[in-house]
Amino acid sequence: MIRFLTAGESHGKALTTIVEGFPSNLKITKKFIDAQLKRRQMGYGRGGRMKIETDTVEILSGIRYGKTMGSPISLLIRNKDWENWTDLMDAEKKSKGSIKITVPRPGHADLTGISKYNLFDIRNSIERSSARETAARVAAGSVALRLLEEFGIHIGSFVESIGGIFPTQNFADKIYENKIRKDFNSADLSIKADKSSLRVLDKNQEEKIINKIKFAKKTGNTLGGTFFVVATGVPIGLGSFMQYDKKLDADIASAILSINAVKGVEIGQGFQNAMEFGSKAHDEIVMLGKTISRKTNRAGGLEGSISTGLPIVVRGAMKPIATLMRPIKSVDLSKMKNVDARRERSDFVAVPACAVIGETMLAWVIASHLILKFGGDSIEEMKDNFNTYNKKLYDRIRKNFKQ
Ligand code: EPS
Repeated sequence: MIRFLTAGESHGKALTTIVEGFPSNLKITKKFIDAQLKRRQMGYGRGGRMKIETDTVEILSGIRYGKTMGSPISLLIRNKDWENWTDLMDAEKKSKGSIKITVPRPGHADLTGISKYNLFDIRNSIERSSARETAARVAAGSVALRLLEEFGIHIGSFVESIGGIFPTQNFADKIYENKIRKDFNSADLSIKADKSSLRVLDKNQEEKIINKIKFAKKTGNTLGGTFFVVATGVPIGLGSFMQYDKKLDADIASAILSINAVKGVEIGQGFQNAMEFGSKAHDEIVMLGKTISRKTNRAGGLEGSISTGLPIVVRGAMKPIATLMRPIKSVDLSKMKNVDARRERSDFVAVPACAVIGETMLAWVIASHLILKFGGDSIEEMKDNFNTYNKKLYDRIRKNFKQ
């Protein structure tokens, strides 16, 4: 199994991640990881911090001459803002000017964090709960993205809505109705989305959303939204129904929900299907040349928690950013009195970044199931296993069911 851990505080020296379990000989470059990190920083509505940071990775181990060695890969991303926080975030001594934060922001991890960990300053809760940590996740997920590319599996994402403003036509409907080109590559979705400052696919919608974000900024408010992450080229047979903890859909939902501020997740037309008759919810099985496919893809590429070979479609919902410049009510813990919540520099909207993080989380889960099924200590061995399985799949079905 592959695994990764991240470490680092938002205003500490750096973020790090250790990625383990990938096969040897996978080609990967700093340039590839940096490109993903840059995409995570994009998006209209981010706060002042993104003007300070230009995230780039330092490869500390696990990669030699552009290829993995099978050893743990450690990656480092320095926080440029650290220079402004050396005293406040010192590992040993409390600085003289250090001010204790005593007012928790509703919707942030401030109050739950200090309660659970018995912290003396809300700052200690803020630092690790900050979505800054997702930069390290994107670096780790880039290794998974690279692995998937070797197997013709691609991941793309786009923002569906911000502040309740939806496109007139949703591209996901085309995928559900299976009205996309057979050779559709979901990475193309990201190429298109990356051209928009909000990562939306509809120009009219972009303008409307920008106006709403401007209004939110002016009135000291924030916004959330919904996004799609899509994987194409996934082979039939990843995941399992044999145990609750082997299910691919459950792993995907967990990975998407682990992204900061994500509060909802849907696979395929999950919620819509709950309102339909069965005949309108399920995907008819049809012959497609010599192979078997589905007429539609309302299930979003998963049946029985196993991939069907059709695009995997995941939708996530991100709540509005919790730091408000015109704050709602909270309690000052030093006086135990009602006050306005604390203001501090923050983003107004981060849904575009959230969708990019969603890509790397989905990539991670699919890579993990791919390695589980096709194993192999080197990329060559893994490809042999993958190719044999795919080549023989239909022959085996035919042979097993021949009367
Ligand atoms: C965040 C608050 C802001 C965001 C940050 C997440 O940071 P700061 O407190 O330094 O202004 O910009 O996101 C990032 C730094 C990032 O890289 O995504 C929060 O409280 O979660």
